[in-house]
Amino acid sequence: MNDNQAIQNVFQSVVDLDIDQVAAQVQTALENGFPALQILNEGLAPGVRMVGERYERGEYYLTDLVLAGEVMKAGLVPLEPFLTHSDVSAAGVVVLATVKGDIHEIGKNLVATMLRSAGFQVVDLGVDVPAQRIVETARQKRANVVGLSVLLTPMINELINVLDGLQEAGLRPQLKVIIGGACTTPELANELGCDGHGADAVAAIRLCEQLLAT
Ligand code: B1M
Repeated sequence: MNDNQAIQNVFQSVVDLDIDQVAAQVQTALENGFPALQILNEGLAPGVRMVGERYERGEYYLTDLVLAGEVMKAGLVPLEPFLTHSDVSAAGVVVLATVKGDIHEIGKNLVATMLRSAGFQVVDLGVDVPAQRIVETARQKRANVVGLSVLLTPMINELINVLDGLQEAGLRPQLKVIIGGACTTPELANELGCDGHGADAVAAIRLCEQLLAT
């Protein structure tokens, strides 16, 4: 097999929405010695992004987008045991949610898995979570970090609702807020007064470690 052929096959099985093949292609890539993160970052993730682009261009339908989510989940199954992070130093409590109005869960779930493997206690509230529930949970669980995932541009306002809620509850000074997801940027995090932005799951873990070390 060519150097990158196994990864290319993973990418292609996502783009082709081949739910029967994707796990087997991931398994083959693992057996060929590719690290789990490389299979994720160079195979699965670009594949699902490509599906998003095709949907945007009208080449794929909404049903294809739904299937892409399932293909991605199927591809992650053989990877998950390997998605670990060895440095278990700065553990704390992270309350994680996809904001209200947004049901995208795959990226958030990945961040949760990797945070747990890095020794953090993760309270994952799921998707479409109202600001008030996030604030209340952060208070109850004495969160060190609130992590918010958002992929839909119209839902960016929900980040502001959570930040305002934390401020009103008097919690903002004692915890960090980080954001991530396809429609977020470091500039947005800065503009909203968040403590950081994670471009991917590994960056999110590094960020939490750095923020809690300071
Ligand atoms: Co949706 N969707 N979707 N979708 N979907 C996007 C986001 C979109 C960019 C596709 C497109 O048009 N190109 C577009 C948003 C446009 C925008 O507003 N900017 C879009 C749209 C429009 C929609 C609907 C409105 C479509 C419709 O109904 N007409 C609808 C909205 C539903 C809703 O939420 N209310 C919708 C629905 C869906 C499905 C349900 C069908 C499905 C989700 C299935 C599921 O999650 N169970 C879906 C999918 C699969 C996608 C794409 C194709 C892939 C998302 C994904 O899983 N990526 C997506 C295209 C894209 O993102 N370019 C798209 C893989 C995942 C590993 O990456 O989530 O980015 P990601 O997470 C990364 C990083 O971002 C980061 O780490 C992760 C791992 O590396 N990260 C964090 C994420 N959260 C983090 C939090 C952190 C730190 C890092 O700290 C807290």
